[in-house]
Amino acid sequence: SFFAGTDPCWLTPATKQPVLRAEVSVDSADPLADTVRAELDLLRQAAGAADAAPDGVREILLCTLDRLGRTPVGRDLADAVHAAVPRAGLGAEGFVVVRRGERLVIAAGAGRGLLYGWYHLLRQAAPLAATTGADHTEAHRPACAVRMVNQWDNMAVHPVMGSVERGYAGRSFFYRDGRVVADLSRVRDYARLLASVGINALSVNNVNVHATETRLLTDHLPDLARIADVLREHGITTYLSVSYAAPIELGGLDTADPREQRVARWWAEAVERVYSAIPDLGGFVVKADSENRPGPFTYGADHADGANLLARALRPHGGTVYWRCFVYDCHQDWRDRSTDRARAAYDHFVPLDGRFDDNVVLQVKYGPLDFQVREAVSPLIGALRHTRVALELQITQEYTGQQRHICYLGPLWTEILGFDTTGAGGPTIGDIASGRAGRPTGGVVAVSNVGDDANWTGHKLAQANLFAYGRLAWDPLASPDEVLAEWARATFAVDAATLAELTALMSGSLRTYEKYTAPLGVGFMVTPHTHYGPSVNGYEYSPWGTYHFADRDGVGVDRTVASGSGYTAQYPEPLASRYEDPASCPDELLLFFHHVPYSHVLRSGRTVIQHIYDTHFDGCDEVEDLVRRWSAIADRFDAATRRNVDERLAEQLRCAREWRDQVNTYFFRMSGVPDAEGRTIHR
Ligand code: GCW
Repeated sequence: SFFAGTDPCWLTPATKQPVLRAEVSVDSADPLADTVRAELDLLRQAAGAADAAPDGVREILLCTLDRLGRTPVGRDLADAVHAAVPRAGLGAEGFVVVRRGERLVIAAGAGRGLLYGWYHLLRQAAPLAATTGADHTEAHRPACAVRMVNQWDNMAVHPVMGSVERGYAGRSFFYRDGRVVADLSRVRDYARLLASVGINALSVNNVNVHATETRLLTDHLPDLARIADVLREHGITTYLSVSYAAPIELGGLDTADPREQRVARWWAEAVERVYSAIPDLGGFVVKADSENRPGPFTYGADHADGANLLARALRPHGGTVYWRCFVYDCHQDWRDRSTDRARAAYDHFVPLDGRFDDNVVLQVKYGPLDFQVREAVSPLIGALRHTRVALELQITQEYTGQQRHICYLGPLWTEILGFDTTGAGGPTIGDIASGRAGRPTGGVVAVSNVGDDANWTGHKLAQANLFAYGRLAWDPLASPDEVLAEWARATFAVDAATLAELTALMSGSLRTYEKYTAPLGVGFMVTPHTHYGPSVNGYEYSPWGTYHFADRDGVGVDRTVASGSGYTAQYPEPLASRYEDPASCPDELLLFFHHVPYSHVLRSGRTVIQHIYDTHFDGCDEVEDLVRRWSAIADRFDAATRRNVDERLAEQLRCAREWRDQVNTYFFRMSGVPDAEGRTIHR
């Protein structure tokens, strides 16, 4: 069947009619052309007979450029294709689209480009192929060379974190009972979804590598190779998360000291074995010295020593190590005001800049804390000049409603990618990730949001986040609203007005979520461990370095040089001064950078306390509005979507009210300041 019993998401045949009405042919010797042919067959079978074509494209040719001359497209079209190829070429992943009347050609330099051209055609089926078209030419090349997704799937169900760490869509479909599943058809369907939005790399297990997963390097290697075979067919390179202590856990060594010859030898041999099973493995992802994972610190070595150890084992095979910078003290004493978790990644890694081998990529979370709906953009990404960097995003909605709340993340990622790291004309984070900044780069990485739920993501509308990640990694300058519209059009066979209403209600959902949760960038205030729902003081006296410091007079974290942790100095000027001074600090980050009295007047003209009340009432009202607007269009969607969104929206509303009331009551009790508008705040 088309998708083995699961939701085909935006690949649904229902919206692909304009393509299926045409005569489609594929001409290329690249192995990925077979994938395109197979996809075409599957789609045709699933869609049944195409409805009659009143107008639109009648002939579609997908080919690699080397075949163009030998394919009967006509001289005019062949010339137009060549003319459309940008001067820099198409690379391995780019493609051009040329339409002349009823004929459409998609031509690529190589197999991946062909595959991406095919999926571009499917995503854009209606605008590209449906109408009596004017002549039309497009050229596409991905901005970022590596567009990776990280699975946080465990092979063996973890007693606390379950089957997928921070997974909100069911269990892992890669692993069951401590093994790779025998039937990989679901993995294949996932690979199709990933490829269809341009993802070209996947790490297949949780960065927290526990005992069973450590054995992916040994006992489970043949199974890992089976996964890699499936991914390869869809242009996706396999990466593996490994434990830094593998030489001890697997090799019987009594040390993992990066400076010891026998440790290096152990890794060289382990890597050799892996590459004999998977010759095109991308490499490793490593979480070391982070949240109790082993790492080089144990041996008095640093992270350049640790990362280079693995990089040197991978080098002869062309592999890369993605080394995560999420390194901080998670055993902090809340009484200790001299330690600031936000400083940690920069303090650890900037002094090492220049010491990493060129097959090391430092993988840096977008914020210095942890995937909050609002935090400053990490200063580490801009500060590393001589090291390859990858931006790390989180598609899974750990802190953004856990796929029970509608929270379209496109606008957040656009803001991050567009962030000017110098505050003085760039480069932006997107420039760095794409290599446009002229610095060595490792691309973009994001944590997956899928599981074995029938609709993949738990919340049907959370599919948009997986889609948007792929599209923004391909083109960081794309508009998140246009990406959302593209997703909706490809996903739902409904009329244009319904699509417009759906995307309108999703497009601002991130800011709605921000309003009813932790205020002004202060972060967290979530239920410990689960990270779902409000608990204002849940992390206040914890060892995790996540505090808001509210007292009767004020709230916020003083990260200034003048009186706080000095974090602001990690930014270059003029950013450092902008953040240092509460008068110039952006409102939405005020409590991230400053501890201020409740009476402090924001740039908006409102006091901090009134802002807290207003946003919490507004945020909740906006959720009520979402419920109303959705119910007005719900009956135009299929039953499964309707039931799913109805049920999740009810929970979102319940939870938003809880957030509103707990946050408002907390700050009212702390400050004693009443709401200027006299709305209900429980005492
Ligand atoms: O956000 C935190 C999560 C952990 C996760 C960690 C990380 C994989 O709460 O569950 O562990 O980040 O990114 O390593």
